[in-house]
Amino acid sequence: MKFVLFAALLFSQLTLCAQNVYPTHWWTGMKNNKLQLMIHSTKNIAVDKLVFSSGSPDVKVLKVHRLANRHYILVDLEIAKNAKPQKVKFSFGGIIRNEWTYFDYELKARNRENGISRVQGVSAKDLVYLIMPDRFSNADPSNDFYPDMRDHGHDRNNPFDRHGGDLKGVENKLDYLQELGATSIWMTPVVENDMARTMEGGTSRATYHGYAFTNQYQVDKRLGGNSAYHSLISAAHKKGMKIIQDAVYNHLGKDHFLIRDLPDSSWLNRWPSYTNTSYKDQPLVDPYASAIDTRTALDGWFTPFLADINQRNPFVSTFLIQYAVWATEEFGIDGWRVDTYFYSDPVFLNKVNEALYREFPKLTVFGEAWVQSVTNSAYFCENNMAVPFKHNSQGVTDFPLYFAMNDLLNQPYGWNEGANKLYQVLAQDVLYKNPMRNCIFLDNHDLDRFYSVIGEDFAKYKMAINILLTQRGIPQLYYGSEILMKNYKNPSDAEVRRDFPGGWEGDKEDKFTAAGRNAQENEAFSYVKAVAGFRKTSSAIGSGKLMQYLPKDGVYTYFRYDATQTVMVISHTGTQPFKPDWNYLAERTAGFTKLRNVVTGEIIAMTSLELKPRESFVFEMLK
Ligand SMILES: [Ca+2]
Ligand SMILES: [Ca+2]
Repeated sequence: MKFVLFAALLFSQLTLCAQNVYPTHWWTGMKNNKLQLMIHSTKNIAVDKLVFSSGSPDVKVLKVHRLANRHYILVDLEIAKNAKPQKVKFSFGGIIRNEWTYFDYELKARNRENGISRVQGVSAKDLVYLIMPDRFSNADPSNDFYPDMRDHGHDRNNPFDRHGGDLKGVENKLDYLQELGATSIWMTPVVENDMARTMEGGTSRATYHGYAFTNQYQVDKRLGGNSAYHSLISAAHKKGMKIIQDAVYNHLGKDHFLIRDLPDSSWLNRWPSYTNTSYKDQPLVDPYASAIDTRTALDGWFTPFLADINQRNPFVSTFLIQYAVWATEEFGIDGWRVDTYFYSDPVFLNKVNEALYREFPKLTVFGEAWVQSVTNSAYFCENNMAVPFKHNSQGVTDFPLYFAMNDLLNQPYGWNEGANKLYQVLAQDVLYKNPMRNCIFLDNHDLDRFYSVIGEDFAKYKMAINILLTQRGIPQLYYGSEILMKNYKNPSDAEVRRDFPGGWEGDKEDKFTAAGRNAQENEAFSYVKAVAGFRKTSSAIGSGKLMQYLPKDGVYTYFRYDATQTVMVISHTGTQPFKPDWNYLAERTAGFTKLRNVVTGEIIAMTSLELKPRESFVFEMLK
């Protein structure tokens, strides 16, 4: 056979472009030494007796799978445990027609810095800054559009067009983010979205948000491509900052190569006629749910232009899992935020997380679980509940806490309302295995900006920042919150995704600089910076315990504490001046006499503390 192959190679007509092989490359020394290559060709691949050979003794071909669509083959490989980095020459063809194709496949040396300067994981010690890269800063106008991509739109005056922001723009602002106190960056997806424009809500729109993948192995050229992503991550890591990538497993953009040239019909979740997901998480947890409600939630499509993929198909599952492992190893990212978490097949989700944890023990994974109750939120991550299916995501984006923080800020105080809502939601943390791993937030790219929601009330702004940056979990601040960016999702979510002023050359205002911000914006920036700066060095907040007291007269008090530090956070949502009852708080305050305001540095006697309505403070307790 080898001789036949060799002879054939002399006359071989074809070579295969590397971009048609997925994953595009791999590594030696992975804990899982199995790999399934996908080869995608524009023509049928050897329809007669197919032979696939490896030119390396270190790489064994276990099995070749042919799919209904003959443009694809999938090849199961086993890489020897002691394999050296190398370029493996693979060849395949049909022995009857004697047509052979060969290609080089690179096995690189695995990065050995796992968990030290890359793939470090993100924790409650971090402050995550959420960026939509198209809307943050445009460092390279030459990449704003490409004539060879399906959508050429690039108009900053159109809220649904691409605006030209890019990864170099983010990299250029790392010092700004570090000054603010951010230690970690989560960007909405950076993966290629080579999508034709969609008609959403009756308007022609670009997928500038990034959630419609067309090729996982390519960072969008308009963001700067893979090289800009490498550069940003390397620069961030050098500054001790971390990167969280946004994963989308539930769906693919309708212009993804796998959708345009479907491997076979079982790769999609199909319905007799178009069926949208119900967007309801309840049936997935509900012991009384009907099968049709469960299936509609899981297998219904998120939108007509986002194809819901069948992760129960093992080839689909492997394609997605290998991509997740590839991106983590390739870029050295520190965590994954997983979009539309509960819409994906739960068995698949656990498999992809297991594969990631196995290769990258320090990696962080939290899923987007946009749910209404703590029970359902806890269901979609590691939990203490006796339920028939146990998810293994470390945490979730904590929506019940988001709703409750908003209730504290906006509802009049009542038996079950306002501050009591936040108390009650946290009192249910017994359901989570580790609530410190939840990502907590006041808003994000899918929500009304919180400064608008609190009525642009600056006292409430301080209260909101105090709670966000000291509560349990991994806090996430949405870009622009520090300069009081506002808006509701009306008429569309593009209103909460406006450009950061100063991110574009020629912008009238540059709010990345103190000189470009007005007095109140500077006060907001300084406030976030002060609390974030304190939390960076605070062991009580980063890894300590939480004790909360039942709200009283609209005043909500909690403590973060460990053996060396006690931090008191007190917020007044009531109507009358309030003096804390220090005897009542004695469990956490006995032995202390003074309070240091972490923002102003001012030290006062505990007994002199009196709060006016809408005041909120973070104090370090002093003896
Ligand atoms: Ca650009
Ligand atoms: Ca789905």
